[in-house]
Amino acid sequence: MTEVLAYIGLGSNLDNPESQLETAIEALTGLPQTRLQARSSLYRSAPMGPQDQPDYLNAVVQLSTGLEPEALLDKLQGIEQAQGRVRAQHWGPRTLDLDILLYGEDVVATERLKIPHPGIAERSFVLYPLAEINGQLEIPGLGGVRSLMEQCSDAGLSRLSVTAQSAG
Ligand code: A4P
Ligand code: MG
Repeated sequence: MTEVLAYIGLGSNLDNPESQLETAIEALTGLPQTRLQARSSLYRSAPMGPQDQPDYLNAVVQLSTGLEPEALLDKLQGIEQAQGRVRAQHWGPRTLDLDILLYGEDVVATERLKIPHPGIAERSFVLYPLAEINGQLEIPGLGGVRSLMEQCSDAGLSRLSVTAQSAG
């Protein structure tokens, strides 16, 4: 089986975001044909988009997976559903959002799936945890994660004292 390195962005700002993210990381660990290789710390930030919602907690994990991108998205949406995700408002509050940030070096642009995930370059709550896991990462079409980080404001982003773990 060929495995691909995929990076998943996790976000939550409802119903105890810290435990939502920890529960989701557990669920990702249990996906078929998939191994969790590294996880970032948790990061807190003000909401991007509508401001009348709570602050977000975000994190990133690195998976090695034999699932194809669409199959992986199906599994992520299943985990979102299991954790009570209701799709109400675009960029509105949510118990859990799971985004495929990167899937190997693939570039995907279908109706259902865009990889790299749009907006990576402007989102400190994605770039900082990504770089914490892999500072050498190249984002297809955009460049190195560290140089993107340097061009992106980290105003309002804070790292919680949970330690990142790498598979080593
Ligand atoms: N989709 C396309 N590409 C992908 C991908 N790479 N990964 C499609 C996952 N899904 C992808 O997503 C809508 C559709 O996007 C999916 O059905 C899938 O087919 P959604 O999660 O239902 O809708 P959404 O989350 O409201 O929209 P979107 O565009 O995913 O929002 P974002 O970009 O995820 O932003 N502020 C802070 N501080 N932290 C956050 O995490 N997140 C958002 C949501 C807003 N503000 C935030 C944060
Ligand atoms: Mg999403």
